[in-house]
Amino acid sequence: MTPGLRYLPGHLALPDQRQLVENLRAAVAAAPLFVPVMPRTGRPFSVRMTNLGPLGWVSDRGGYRYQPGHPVSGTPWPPIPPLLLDLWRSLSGYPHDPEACLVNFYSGGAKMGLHRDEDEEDFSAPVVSVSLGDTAVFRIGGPDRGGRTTTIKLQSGDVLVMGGAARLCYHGIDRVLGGTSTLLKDGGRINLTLRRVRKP
Ligand code: MD3
Ligand code: FE
Repeated sequence: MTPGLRYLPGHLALPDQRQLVENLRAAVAAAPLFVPVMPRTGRPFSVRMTNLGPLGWVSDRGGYRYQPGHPVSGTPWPPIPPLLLDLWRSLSGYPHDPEACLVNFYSGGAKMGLHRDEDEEDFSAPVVSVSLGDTAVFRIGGPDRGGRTTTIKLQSGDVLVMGGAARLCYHGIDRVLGGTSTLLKDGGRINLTLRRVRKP
């Protein structure tokens, strides 16, 4: 397996998953899901997104970047809930709190192509990810595009910590398996990624 990847199946108990969904419902009311588009082409992502924390990741025709407010309303992103800060403090091994929590919402046939997370200034911090709702087929490769890849089925409550060499590996979501979880009333999947953006 990839050095620096920690896969923690079922790390988050059901009551904590439910708590997070409740936190996210309130957050999405304040900072609605938006549809990012690809730089230059303007092709829409199939995943809808929002963010929590001082900075949020956005993508538009101008490029990928982190910014302090919502791309439509300009409103500051809602705070990162305490449960997620506790999770980061217990798993990241990094002495500063995350600055961004990207919220990805997958419904219908949404997927995410292979990519690297490289818009951050500080790669010494890991990315911590939480999966909620329907199971996803997650693919991870190495540091170069076109290398061999492996897949992991990510279920609700699974946590991934991507540190060390894994931090800059290619990864993506091939598909989401509908009807595999009852956590979200209308189905679908939420992925949360906690990130450090700037050097402390
Ligand atoms: C491996 N999200 O938001 S989470 C993303 O399930 C992203 O929505 C996927 O890729 C999702 O950028 C995958 C697991 C994950 C997150 C960050 C990583 C894997 C990673 C960063 C580096 C390497
Ligand atoms: Fe990613």
